[in-house]
Amino acid sequence: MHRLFAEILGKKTGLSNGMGGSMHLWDQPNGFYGSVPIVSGTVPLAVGASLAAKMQGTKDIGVAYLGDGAVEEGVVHESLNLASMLKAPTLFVVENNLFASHMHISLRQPKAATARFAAANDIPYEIVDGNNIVDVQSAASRLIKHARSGKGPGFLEAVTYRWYGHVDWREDIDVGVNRSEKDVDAWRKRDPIARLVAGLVNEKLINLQQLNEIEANISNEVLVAWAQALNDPYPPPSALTSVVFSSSGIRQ
Ligand SMILES: Cc1ncc(C[n+]2csc(CCOP(=O)(O)OP(=O)(O)O)c2C)c(N)n1
Ligand SMILES: [Mg+2]
Repeated sequence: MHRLFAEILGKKTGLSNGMGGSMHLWDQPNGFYGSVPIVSGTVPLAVGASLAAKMQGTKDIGVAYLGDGAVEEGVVHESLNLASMLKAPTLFVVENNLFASHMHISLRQPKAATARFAAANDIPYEIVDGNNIVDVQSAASRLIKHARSGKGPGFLEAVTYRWYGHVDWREDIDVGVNRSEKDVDAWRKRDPIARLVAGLVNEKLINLQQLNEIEANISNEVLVAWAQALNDPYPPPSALTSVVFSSSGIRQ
């Protein structure tokens, strides 16, 4: 977490020595092949990573997280097709929150469900309540098992809702048309974390004191990592040529 924060702040200790920033997060040693600002750009990377795992005979799979808007990019359809044909162990996870930037899915698509593109590529899929953590977990387990057994990719559509604007944390801007307070309130009641907590407490799997302790520990961990990253140094100007460009490359 410390190296992640440091990267976002452009610090020398960041995951990419502060050269990637918030738009190019990467942690390949921990299996994270990167997030990029180009919507859908990482989907073929997940197919490539899963194909590599298959060729190397490991039990690894590639997981691509994408939105309902990303599904409207051509590369996603090429990725679904390729993963299906090559039986690559890829799990495509679509967080269908019904909005892409400012537009509701009903203004963009003839049908709301994105899983129809999995069906078109003969990829097994599940559509779940994305605000129910247990449902998401069990569907993911089934699809991961399928991918690991060598049968090819899976597709998980988690239906959810975007509470906030596209570029801001406020609710009242930038979220598009046809969005009523009533809709937002109804979705807020389905907060996945609150529902999980209520379920765990009801089932007596955890009590409130234990819950508070977990929350306090995590908050502390976050604050310590953030404070450490804030205090870290920026890279020197010379890092612009030694980190971004190879020292043995044309530029030398
Ligand atoms: C290739 C590309 N086109 C357009 C954009 C601008 N853009 C950024 S986010 C976004 C909408 C993404 O919607 P979705 O995939 O549903 O993600 P959400 O924000 O809802 O999770 C768009 C169009 C972009 N970053 N990249
Ligand atoms: Mg979306």
